[in-house]
Amino acid sequence: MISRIDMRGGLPADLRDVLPRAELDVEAALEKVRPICEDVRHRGAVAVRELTARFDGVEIAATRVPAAELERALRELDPRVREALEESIRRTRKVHRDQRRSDTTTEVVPGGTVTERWVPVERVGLYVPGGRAVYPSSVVMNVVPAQEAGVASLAVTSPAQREFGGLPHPTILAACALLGVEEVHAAGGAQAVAMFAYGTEECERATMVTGPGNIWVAAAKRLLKGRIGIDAEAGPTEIAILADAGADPVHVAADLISQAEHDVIAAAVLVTDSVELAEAVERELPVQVAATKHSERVAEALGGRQSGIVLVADLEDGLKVVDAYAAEHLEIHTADAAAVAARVRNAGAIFVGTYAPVSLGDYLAGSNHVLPTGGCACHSSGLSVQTFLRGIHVVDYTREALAGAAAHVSVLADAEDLPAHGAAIRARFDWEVPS
Ligand code: HSO
Ligand code: ZN
Repeated sequence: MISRIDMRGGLPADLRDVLPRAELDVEAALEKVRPICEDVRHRGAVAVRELTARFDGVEIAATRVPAAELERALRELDPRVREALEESIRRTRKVHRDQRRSDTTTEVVPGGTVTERWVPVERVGLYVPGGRAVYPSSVVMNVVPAQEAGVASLAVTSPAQREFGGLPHPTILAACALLGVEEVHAAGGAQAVAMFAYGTEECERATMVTGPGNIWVAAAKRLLKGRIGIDAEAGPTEIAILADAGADPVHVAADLISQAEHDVIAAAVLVTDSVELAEAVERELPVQVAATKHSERVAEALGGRQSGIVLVADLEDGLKVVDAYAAEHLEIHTADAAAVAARVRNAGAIFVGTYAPVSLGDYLAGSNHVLPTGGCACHSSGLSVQTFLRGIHVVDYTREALAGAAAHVSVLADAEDLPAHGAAIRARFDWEVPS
């Protein structure tokens, strides 16, 4: 059901390359999405509607969802789902609100200050997947940090669904309504990203587009990045678990399955120094997989090349493996889990100990679940308030403070053969270098 990679003899030099990893060939999708994006660029809303008919199989009169439909979706939302979403919003908002940035002013010299001023991006387009993956939770995870960052204009887009008359899934609409999002569009795939990047008659151009999506969304983000800001190209979900002999194989198996449930190409990796635990998990997995609703999908994900159990000599090597893997989600099931977690350098999010499974983080921990995948956690963070802010350095110097820097600026400018730089300073002091 799940393969084993034995590294007890020592870690290979090319550790990163030999670890199981989901493949997502975004490069190959680029050529397919290019004409789609061009079409939206030149023909705007008409193109988005035609592409929606072609790819989503439904004719829509407009991408913009009427306010009455948002209200209706909220009215018709299962009250239990509503209550759970409200609690998810509360907790997520609490965490993200606390993580807002405050400006920092540094007095470099008397009369010379540099302030880092945090300014939200102007308008954000949030992509929420549709189709098989209907995730109102992702609406929360995208919208809350943008709102808490102070983004003034927010639009959500999600694919038009034929079975809902060309609207996005009603739970997505209801989640938008709960969050106070008024602008929602029925558009998906590359055309939705292009809609935000170029703007259409129905949707004003956005400064940034964020949110997970399929390979077409990822390819469009790569193609249009620069014209529009992006968060990350989301790949398939990943879970890695670092566990020792004391871990409970039932919990470990359940958590691996929980993320394998997302997709046949989702990755589930257990890293352990205990053969006994590995064997117990190997025995437990088929039992739980047989009992789970999406057993075929889960079995394919667990059996795929992207998943596996990595046996290591000790926890030190285990830490090296999880750092090299840089998982989207990393669970620590070891003795003194908090201390082990504190030593991890690379992960999208870390879940400490028995009572912090990834599925808590997916919905209700307060943390964000839009996280870097594909090893990108070694250089990128998940979605947060910070994603939607830019830190602008504001430089404010008095005449005296500038005078104190003038000689050094001149010398450095001359050293770079850029004498006009020095001159710009001297112009303020009757063309002399003040001393
Ligand atoms: N684990 C997914 C997020 C999610 N799970 C949404 C359930 N719904 C990627 O982080
Ligand atoms: Zn999940």
